[in-house]
Amino acid sequence: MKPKAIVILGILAVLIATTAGKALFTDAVTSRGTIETGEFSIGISKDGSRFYRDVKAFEFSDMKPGDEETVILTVKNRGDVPVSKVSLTFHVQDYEVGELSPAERSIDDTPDEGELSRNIIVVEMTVEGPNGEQTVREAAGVSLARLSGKSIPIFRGSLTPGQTMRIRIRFALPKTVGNECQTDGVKVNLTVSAEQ
Ligand SMILES: [Ca+2]
Ligand SMILES: [Ca+2]
Repeated sequence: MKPKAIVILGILAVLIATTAGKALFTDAVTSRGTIETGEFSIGISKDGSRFYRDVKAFEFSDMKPGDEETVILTVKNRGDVPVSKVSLTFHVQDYEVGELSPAERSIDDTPDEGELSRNIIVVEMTVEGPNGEQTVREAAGVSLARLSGKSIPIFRGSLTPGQTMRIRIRFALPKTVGNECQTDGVKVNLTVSAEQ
């Protein structure tokens, strides 16, 4: 049987979690003059050249059992306050692409609900930043469905203004997946949040 097309759409949204730490600002009061707070901002890029708040990160189509795909994203501290913690959250939305395929129909009794996210596995996630390269063990070997909605810590340390970190995520559709995810799609929103 010829495997049918499976589509993965990825849209990346960047959220900036900026809370001015109280301790950092209490001494800044003066009776006269100007007080300026540092800007806290991160940007995201696919190629590491231009940085944005939102990026369409990936779109894989025609994935077949046994296929792997890798996504590389660069996060930059483009404010003027160091970032000490970065985390990442997947938000997945499954769907069936059109009608169920004949092979799928016999085992998939939910024509309006996709099954792809529970079959896609994050094989490996690595982060290359000021601390060198590190593996995010929490995500390794876990399906997108199970990771969805969970905040995964990916960096702790100091990402100083102008510094970047590279996130590499390797996805796989194992050879053992069944026909239930033929012609299925999953929309993946990835949120990267940073803390001061
Ligand atoms: Ca279904
Ligand atoms: Ca299906």
